Amino acid sequence: MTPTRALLALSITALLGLTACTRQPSPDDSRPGAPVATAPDGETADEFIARVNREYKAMYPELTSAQWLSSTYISEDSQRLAAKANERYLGQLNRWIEQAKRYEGQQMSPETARAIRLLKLSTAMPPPKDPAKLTELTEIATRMEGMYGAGEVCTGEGAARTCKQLGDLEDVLRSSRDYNEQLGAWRGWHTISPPMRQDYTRFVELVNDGAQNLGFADAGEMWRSGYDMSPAEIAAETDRLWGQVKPLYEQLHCYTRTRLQAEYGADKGAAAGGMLPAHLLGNIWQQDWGNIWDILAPYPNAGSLDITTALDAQYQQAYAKQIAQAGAAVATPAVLVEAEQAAKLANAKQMTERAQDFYVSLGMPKLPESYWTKTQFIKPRDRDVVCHASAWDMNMEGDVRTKMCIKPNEEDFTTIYHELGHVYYYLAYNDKPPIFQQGAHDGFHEAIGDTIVLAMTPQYLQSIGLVGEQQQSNEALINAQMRMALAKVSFMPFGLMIDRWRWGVFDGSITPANYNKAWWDLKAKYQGVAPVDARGEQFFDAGAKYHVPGNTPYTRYFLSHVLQFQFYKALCDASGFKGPLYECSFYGNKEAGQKFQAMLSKGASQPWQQTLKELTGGEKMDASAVLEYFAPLQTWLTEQNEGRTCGWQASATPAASSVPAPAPAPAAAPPARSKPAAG
Ligand code: X8Z
Ligand code: ZN
Repeated sequence: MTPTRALLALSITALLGLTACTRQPSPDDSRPGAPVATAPDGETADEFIARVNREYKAMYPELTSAQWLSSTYISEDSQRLAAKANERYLGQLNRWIEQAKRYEGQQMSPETARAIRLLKLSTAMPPPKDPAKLTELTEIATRMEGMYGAGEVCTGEGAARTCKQLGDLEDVLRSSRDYNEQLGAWRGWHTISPPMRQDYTRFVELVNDGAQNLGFADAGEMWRSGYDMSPAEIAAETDRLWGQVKPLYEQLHCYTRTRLQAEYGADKGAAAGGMLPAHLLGNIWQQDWGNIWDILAPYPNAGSLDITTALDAQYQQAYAKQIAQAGAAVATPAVLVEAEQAAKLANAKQMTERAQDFYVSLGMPKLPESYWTKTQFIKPRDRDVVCHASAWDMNMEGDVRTKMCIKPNEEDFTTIYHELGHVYYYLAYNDKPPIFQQGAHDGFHEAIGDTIVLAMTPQYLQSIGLVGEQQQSNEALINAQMRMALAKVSFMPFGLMIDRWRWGVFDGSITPANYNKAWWDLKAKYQGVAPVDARGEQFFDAGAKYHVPGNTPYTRYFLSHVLQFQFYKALCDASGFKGPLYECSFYGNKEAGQKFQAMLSKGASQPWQQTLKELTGGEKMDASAVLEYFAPLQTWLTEQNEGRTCGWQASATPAASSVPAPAPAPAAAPPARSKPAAG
């Protein structure tokens, strides 16, 4: 996620803090950049935006610090401070937006008009005007994120009690091929979210209130307003783009079902209606199927692209080194635990240096020293943290960080490249006015690192010693394409369905009484995925996906999965590459790097269509580069699926059990107290 500035989109939940004390800012507040309570008389629109930019930048570090602490040290105290900082920021945002009304209908420069528009859209959590409601909203938001971060599944009693956190359950889906063990892990993680249901229901009411104050029909319409086109147009664009990719996804789905049935048997390998069983795809949310490579590999003997084994070997080496350094004291459990933690950290840094090296090879700068000292690379042992990966710009002037719980596996390795994409975007636009320090649109921000991931070809992986000598054969090509498709193509319908659900929740077409049914109906419709047994309204399965309690809009990831192929193609062209698209890596190419950097440095200072045109020559998002890239795989899949009945029956999702949704809390009830997540 990306604490994208103005967007503050992230669950970084648009926070900005003022000072630690609670005094109201006043016009004679002498702190540089302190917000003024009332706008000076006669202030022009240009002066107004210049002031907002100053005030925004001045209050930003306190907001990000509070949020950083609450994400890297989940406790009642850190959550209280994060909620308060958020509340102060959102209150200030409301005041700025109120002040901006003076300029409605007036002549002003296009740049200022754009800044005012962006200011109104600068949070994914539109704040209610009523101070009590604002307090309630920020408390709920912080609490839900804390509940997700501290989520764990415990079994047994007394001394036999053991607890598993998300990372442990993900390990089960990654490694176990035992049907019931995977089902247990999948179900286990989904027990963390029913307690969020009531909070989420209220959260929706509160952000809708905020969105309506800003003139939007609901929060979903506000989210859809950030694309330099109308909300209806961007919704139609996502349909159009999905229509381009859907035939490819359907082939991949069909092939995957056949392989799952070969592995688990005809009955267990498919769910109702020919859908894929939600717990068998190697990922809790079925958004990336790369972990079941062992089941899906087209040609297991055509050379290995298994980088997880290589990364694990690298970790083992780091561990052996730590043990050797510990010398004679080795035997005590405490020393072994320390050695393990030190080896994890050393290995995580090594993986991150590798990712940095790609960006540096394009001519981008090395990350600042403070990045290496302030980043959270691995999961600490002594406290709960939000492990979901994110990239942070703490102060708009170089204090950039990432927050992850890195493990030595392929998924985390590519996620580091993804996160550094955000970081390099931050650094590239840091000299723009703060309101323009965002992605051209949020899908651009998500696509930067992933564009680099597309350039991580088998040859690149070989050059950095993560895979061995590569065969030049059609089998090897299909393997490489499949590896990429399991990360990219399988993601696309997931990327779409999350906000189809939230748009419906925000506009009221999905009610709390139908939250779970609507969730699984959309999973069925877009992904062709189903749970193996009924998931009635006693569950809240949407809440088990980080971005729902974290309130991070998700359409950005769908758009990113289209855009990254357009960016990749443009950078391949810039590098002078002439072969088939899927063979291109622009590693080390300074021309490609310059073009990329030019785009990044624009931030949100102009409509994204213009920024896209400068990079690719075209002004539209378009999935034809996705199809061009995967052309060999699509042909191969079609051959493999010949004679099979493909597709699925979305209406076959197991009927919800008769347990109704929990009764909604009375509207006026105070928010439930935050359960201390730690400490
Ligand atoms: O949330 C993320 C990134 C941070 S912006 C790790 N992603 C989405 C997810 O994990 O659900 C990247 C791909 C999709
Ligand atoms: Zn991201």
